[in-house]
Amino acid sequence: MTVLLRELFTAAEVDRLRDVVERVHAEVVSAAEAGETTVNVWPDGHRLETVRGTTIHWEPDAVGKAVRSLSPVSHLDPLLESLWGEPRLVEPMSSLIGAPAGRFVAKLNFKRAGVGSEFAWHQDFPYWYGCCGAAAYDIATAIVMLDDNTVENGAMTLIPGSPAEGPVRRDPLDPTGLLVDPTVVDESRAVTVEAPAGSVLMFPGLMIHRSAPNRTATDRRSLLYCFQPSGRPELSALHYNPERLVDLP
Ligand SMILES: O=C(O)CCC(=O)C(=O)O
Repeated sequence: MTVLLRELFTAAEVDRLRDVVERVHAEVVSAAEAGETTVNVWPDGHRLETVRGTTIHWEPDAVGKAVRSLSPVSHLDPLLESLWGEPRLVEPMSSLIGAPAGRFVAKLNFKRAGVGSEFAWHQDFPYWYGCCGAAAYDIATAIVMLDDNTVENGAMTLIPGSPAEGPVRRDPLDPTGLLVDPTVVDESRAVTVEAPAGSVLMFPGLMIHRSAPNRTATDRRSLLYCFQPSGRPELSALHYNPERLVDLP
């Protein structure tokens, strides 16, 4: 259920991807600064701003402005768009989801040097369930690491085997209603996935995972391609309905 493909992309490919994501970042931030946005504040106080068809999730506690994620992102550059057809991603993801893999959403996550914050324990599943109901069971993510991932810069930490346990209880204290109740996480099972740039980590939406803040002096950037059985509506065509979450633990 978890696949780690070390250095799936070459150093030259990773260099190109880094250039692309930094250009996309700069264009989106300058469009946001020019005021082309719609702002939306989440129940946890995080500020989301939509511009050029992507939603900027700002780092909540950074001094000055820092982007935490852009979603969706692949429409902003042809190279990012081309990864949807990349056999090195599509073939293992088709095996993982058990059907020909098609697009759901691509995201770009930044953990900038010193300011990249933690992602608390969560499953991706509840948010997707709020968007597409039971179809969310079939969605999985491929994380393309654009920098070396280390414990110090907030490499992903997973609970292997957790997808088999299904949706787990969510944290009653979390205002978004999306985070896992930390008291149900058996941290003695946790594995932190350190891997060099160009590696790809794949796991299903029911995987319990977190990542720590980036405490180093260099950035840690990732592209996340979320696949589903092809032919289904993409996330951008769906609406998040938090009322659906009452079906879940
Ligand atoms: O990029 C990370 O460190 C965490 C990503 C994640 O968990 C998510 O986007 O759901």
